[in-house]
Amino acid sequence: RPRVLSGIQPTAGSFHLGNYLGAIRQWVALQETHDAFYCVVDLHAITVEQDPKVLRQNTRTSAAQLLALGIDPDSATLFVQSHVPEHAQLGWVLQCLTGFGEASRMTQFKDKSARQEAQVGVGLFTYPILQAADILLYNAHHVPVGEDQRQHLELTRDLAQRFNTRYGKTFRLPEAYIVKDTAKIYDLQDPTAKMSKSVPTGVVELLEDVKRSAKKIRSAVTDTGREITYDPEHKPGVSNLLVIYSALSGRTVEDLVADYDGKGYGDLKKDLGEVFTEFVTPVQEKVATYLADPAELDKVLAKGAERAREVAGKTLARAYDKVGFLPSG
Ligand code: AQP
Repeated sequence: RPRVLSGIQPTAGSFHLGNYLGAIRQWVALQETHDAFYCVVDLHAITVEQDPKVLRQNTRTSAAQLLALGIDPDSATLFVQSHVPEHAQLGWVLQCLTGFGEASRMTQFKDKSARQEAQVGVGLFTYPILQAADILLYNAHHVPVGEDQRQHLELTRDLAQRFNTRYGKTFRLPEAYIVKDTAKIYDLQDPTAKMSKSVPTGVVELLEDVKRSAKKIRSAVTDTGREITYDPEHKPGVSNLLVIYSALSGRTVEDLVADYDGKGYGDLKKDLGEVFTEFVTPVQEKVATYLADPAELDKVLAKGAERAREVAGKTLARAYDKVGFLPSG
């Protein structure tokens, strides 16, 4: 079976709709057809300051959400990044292959560092290289991500290619797996910006009170005019709501547009609030159940880490040998 790898940061207590529709929904589907590795990337999380207690809690909450959203630990390997030290080890090797200018071109770093008030750490700068290590360790064929990660995937491919050219074929060049329709979910208050946990205005969180989400959806910025049509360029607000509605309900955008012919934005928003509530309520219940038994959750993650290390250990050993490191015995 072809292999996939993807990761998500435990930087917030709750995932948001963009994370779910852009990435995790694909993770759930791909575990049926692929040898899937999914990780909660806590090493990435500390690229910005974290309270240790909160980080620990958020890492468990992230794992609980993945399970509640449908990741099956018997089909997919679910683990925490810091449990597999090979990620940091290969990350270092790849850092030594990356040009300073090349890393400086990453637009996400530019955005994130510009937004940050605290001092910007070197880790934030090199995080795409660690991400390359995450992917290459598992020789993943595909990496399911949202559109915002495309540039990092290109860097990963460049680094794999460079390593292979310099030291001999070691890594597979991975492909981004981006589902066009939901590749970028937009902020409900600013439908030209991506929904993002760093700018928490129009963000729908999976674990917040559903009444709050419904209210956010009701007060989403829509466009002038009254007609409900799909037109991302001229009607980004309504189009974003239609994309979300379609993904959550399994109905096509065309079908929804036809159905709302003659109705107003208010009807669409009210119904979407209900669709979201129906989707998220059982997810919230399951998360609470998983979190009620952290020892069991930790056991699932330990088993995942063991499986991940079997693969990652072999790849790292091969890479270390190619680089010219002495065998450790
Ligand atoms: N708005 C989005 N639309 C579609 N996909 C999205 N993803 C994130 N936002 C959207 C995808 O979610 C996955 C996990 O993302 P992450 O853990 O790397 O978090 P992130 O990209 O840091 O998420 P945020 O909310 O965007 O945080 P900040 O503001 O810190 O950058 C990825 O596959 C991502 O593409």
